[in-house]
Amino acid sequence: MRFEESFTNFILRHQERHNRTYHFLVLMDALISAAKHIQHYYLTGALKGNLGLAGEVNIQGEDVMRMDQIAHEITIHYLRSTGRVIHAVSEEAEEIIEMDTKGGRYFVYFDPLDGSSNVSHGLPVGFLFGIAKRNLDGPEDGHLRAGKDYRAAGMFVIPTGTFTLALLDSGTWRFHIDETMSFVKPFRMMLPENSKTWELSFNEANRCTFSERVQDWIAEKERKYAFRYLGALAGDFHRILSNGGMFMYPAIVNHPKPEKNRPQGKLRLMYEAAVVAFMCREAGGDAVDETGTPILEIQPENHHQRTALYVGSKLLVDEIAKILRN
Ligand code: FDP
Repeated sequence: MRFEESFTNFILRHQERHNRTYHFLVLMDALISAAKHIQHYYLTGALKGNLGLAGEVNIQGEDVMRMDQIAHEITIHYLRSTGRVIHAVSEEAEEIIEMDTKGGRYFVYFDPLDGSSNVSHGLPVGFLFGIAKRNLDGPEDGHLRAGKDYRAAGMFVIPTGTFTLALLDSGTWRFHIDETMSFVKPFRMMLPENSKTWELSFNEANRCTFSERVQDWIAEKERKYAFRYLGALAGDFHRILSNGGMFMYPAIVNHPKPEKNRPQGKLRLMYEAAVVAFMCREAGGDAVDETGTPILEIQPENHHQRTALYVGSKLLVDEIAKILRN
């Protein structure tokens, strides 16, 4: 029989190799438990009528909680129970969530259920997270960290059973769930250099609302690459990590209804864009915003800040960054 290396073993080896404590292992264990719990809920949700919108009543006559609220509560429960988290930032909570402000070591920024348009179909959604570490030696240095200060970032694609984790200066690794619901078989991801498999991923329906220069760039590329779009960042970025190319959610600046413009972008910086940018950098890629600024360099001013995003193979990101900077 063949047994694959487990995620726990992988992290344990990583911590030992770098002479680190086990605190990070405890935190990762909580995130894995949360993801499995959400995955279970999601898989059985359609059957139980739990994938509806808040305000609906399920077939048992109970009030349906929105799946993203459930995912949020599950994650908060597991994070709090570690005693290792100072503050958490969740897409589902307006305010910063205080946890163990004395003993906690980590800041965790997360979106427990990203890709909401897929939920009512039971199609793939994401659970994305970034982790920064408290300043243990000096005065507290706040929870608004730029992506370059993250120690790790990862995403679960639910309910496909895949998990990708990037560790600072140690690569981006993909795991798969096995028969025992353990994540196993670490595989190091590097964006392919050969452009044969590269893809472009963006919402085509928005195309004519992008800036002219972005539209021109797309027009120049469209015969060269396949287009793929699932509508859930984690799923779309998962493909880019494997196949190469670029995912983008550009600023909306030419909408026929100007009130629908989003010059600041749509995606959230701390728990979406910086998370995939971090994973992408560890896999040899890059990410920039609408001004061509590296996503990982952006210092957030508030925890729900939005940004435009171009993330993927370095060659394409460099190309678009040059255009955006001019
Ligand atoms: P959603 O709004 O459906 O939750 O986080 C936002 C996000 O999903 C991303 O996962 C996804 O890439 C994008 O927005 C989809 O937006 P559009 O429906 O505008 O394409």
